[in-house]
Amino acid sequence: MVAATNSLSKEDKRAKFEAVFPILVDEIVDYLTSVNVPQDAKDWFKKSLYHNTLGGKYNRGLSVIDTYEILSGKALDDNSYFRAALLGWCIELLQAFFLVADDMMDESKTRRGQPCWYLMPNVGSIAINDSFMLESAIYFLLKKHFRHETYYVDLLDLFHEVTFQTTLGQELDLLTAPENHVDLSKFSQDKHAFIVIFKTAYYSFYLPVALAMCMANVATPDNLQRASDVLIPLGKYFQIQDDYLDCYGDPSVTGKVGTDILDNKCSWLINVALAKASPEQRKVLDENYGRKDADCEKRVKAVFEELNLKKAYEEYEESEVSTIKQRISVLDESAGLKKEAFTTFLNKIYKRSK
Ligand code: DMA
Ligand code: MG
Ligand code: MG
Ligand code: MG
Repeated sequence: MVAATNSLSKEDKRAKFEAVFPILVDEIVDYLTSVNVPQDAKDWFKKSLYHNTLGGKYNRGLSVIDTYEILSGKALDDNSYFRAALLGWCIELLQAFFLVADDMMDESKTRRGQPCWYLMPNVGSIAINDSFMLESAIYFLLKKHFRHETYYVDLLDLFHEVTFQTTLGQELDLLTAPENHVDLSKFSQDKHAFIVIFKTAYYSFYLPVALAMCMANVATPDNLQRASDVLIPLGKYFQIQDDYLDCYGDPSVTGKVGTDILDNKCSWLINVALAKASPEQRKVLDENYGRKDADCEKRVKAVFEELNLKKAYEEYEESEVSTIKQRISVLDESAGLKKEAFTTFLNKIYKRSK
């Protein structure tokens, strides 16, 4: 009798998942050896894989395993665990690929408590190619382990589709935040909703559950739609937490220093501030938002404080979470979905501080 992965402590789950990663890196390196890739290139890729893929929360990767186990209705044997974990690592690699590029575009300095990859010694713009290579690792692993499955093409489709959606979200995120032209009238809640759903919700929330559904053989179009109806709002809530933590999070906990105000980002906080600001406060925001200057950033934060955005966020969180719980409670389980999979995912992020 195998113990259910879901019965392990949070730390043990994480350690068990992390133990799979070196096996996957070795498979990639062995392949590179077989095609005569020089040692220095292999060492570089290995370093990038470890630096960029490890050290996060693994919410996305672990959710593939949790969801698959819940959908299967029984404890996973070692082989099933390994395959679910492998798909989980593929999402973590996708995330690594996006983050290496995101940190360059956002001019961030730290990630997971370390310097961003492009700021590491001798890396610089090589990071652009490294991000592509992290993406390539996904398709190498999928082919090696899932090529013979009937749902192989569905896995490929899912990864390709969410990559397109994420890059569209990133595109709008960047176009809405021009470096030398601040125009807060271009921001809106609708634009914000589009950005966060595309840049975050699809790959972080829909993808892990959809992959587990493929493995569990319940990924019908109806079930995928039902899952999406819960997971997209959940992903939107997650990115709004990220926007909040950009300003109010503790960098020693989040592992990153926020840049949204400096970068002129169309974040949740500025949109709420614009809706609440008096003409005087609006003037301060217009003159100080997106200026790449620490004093300007302080003035914006002072207006946020006056407008009590922390409280606005807490109210938003409570109301959004009760809407999501309501959606989960009416989910149709008759065709193989399980409410528990969604509740588990929600509980992982509720009131998070990192
Ligand atoms: C990140 O949005 C989205 C993707 C696709 C990486 P962000 O720039 O707010 O993320 P972070 O706060 O982690 O830099
Ligand atoms: Mg960023
Ligand atoms: Mg960004
Ligand atoms: Mg952010």
